[in-house]
Amino acid sequence: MAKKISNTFTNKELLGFYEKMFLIRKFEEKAGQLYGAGKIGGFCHLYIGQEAVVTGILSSIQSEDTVVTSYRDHGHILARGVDPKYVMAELTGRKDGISKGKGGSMHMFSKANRFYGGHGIVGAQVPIGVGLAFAHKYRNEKKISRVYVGDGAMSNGQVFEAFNLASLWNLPVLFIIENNRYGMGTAVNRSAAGKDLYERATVFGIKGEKINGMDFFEVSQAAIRARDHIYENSKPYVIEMDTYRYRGHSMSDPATYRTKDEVSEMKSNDPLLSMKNKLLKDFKVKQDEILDIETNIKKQIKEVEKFSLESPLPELNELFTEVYL
Ligand SMILES: Cc1ncc(C[n+]2csc(CCOP(=O)(O)OP(=O)(O)O)c2C)c(N)n1
Ligand SMILES: [Mg+2]
Repeated sequence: MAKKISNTFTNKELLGFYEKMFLIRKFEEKAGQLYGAGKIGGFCHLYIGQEAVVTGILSSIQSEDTVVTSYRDHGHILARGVDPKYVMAELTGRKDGISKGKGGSMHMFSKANRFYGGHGIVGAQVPIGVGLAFAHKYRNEKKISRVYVGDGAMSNGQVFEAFNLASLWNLPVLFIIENNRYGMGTAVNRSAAGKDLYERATVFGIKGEKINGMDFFEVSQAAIRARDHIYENSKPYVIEMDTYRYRGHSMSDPATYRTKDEVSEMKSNDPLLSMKNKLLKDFKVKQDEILDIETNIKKQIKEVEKFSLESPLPELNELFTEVYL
């Protein structure tokens, strides 16, 4: 049975998760602005709309657990607790960036925070995440590897090879399918046969489910169910998140392949708004407490912007470090 979320978290903890969602949203809006102003170069994939997924999963994570995802990674590294100023400085290509300004939007990384990227090759993070799970098991660690994968990547062959090994070797891994309904401009029903994407993992004997990924509470409950299943059975688990990205695939995508009505219908289920409403109504949180959080984050984002524009460019000799020559 699913644990009741109200019994699991205090109001203070729930406000902490709301704060994280709000931080990710405001960070991404600022990144979009800075990109438009020419301050960020290269690719930039925003996470706006999907915040309930990463925050709900976060509610089930221990600090030593490992996480790996694709190039849509800003929200993920923020969720792992990396200071947003180092993430923004990475976007602006500066010395203080979390990858020393050399990785950019797609290659965020923080071993200290157990965040293993940030991967530009579609699907490549899945075998990496299974490798992390193998390491946890081999070393007898009580850790879980969380592996995020997009709906587009779910047709990539190496993903199935990774599912096979994860199940065969009973590895402690949670696969999180972020089905935001599009892989670049292609709707999922135009690229993927069959019914639900998570069934592509269940055929390998991995237990799983599909849930509403726009709702923090639903995601959190499923994440806790998954964690308990992995701990109790020493077997992998898969959750498919029904979610949505509000912006185009990347900054150069005007997203003409979908209707305005579809976008506004999805926005009416906004994950931040629905969490805020539930906190006020069901948990009797005070409006002022939420306002305080929002005001502080807005202030923090201004400081983050300043830091990311004032940090120096990397030294020239950085061109030859951390690369295979
Ligand atoms: C192996 C490989 N093939 C193609 C691409 C080009 N590409 C970049 S993103 C993308 C779509 C992936 O969509 P999805 O997995 O749904 O992730 P989302 O962008 O929706 O988060 C493609 C095809 C790539 N980067 N790597
Ligand atoms: Mg997608």
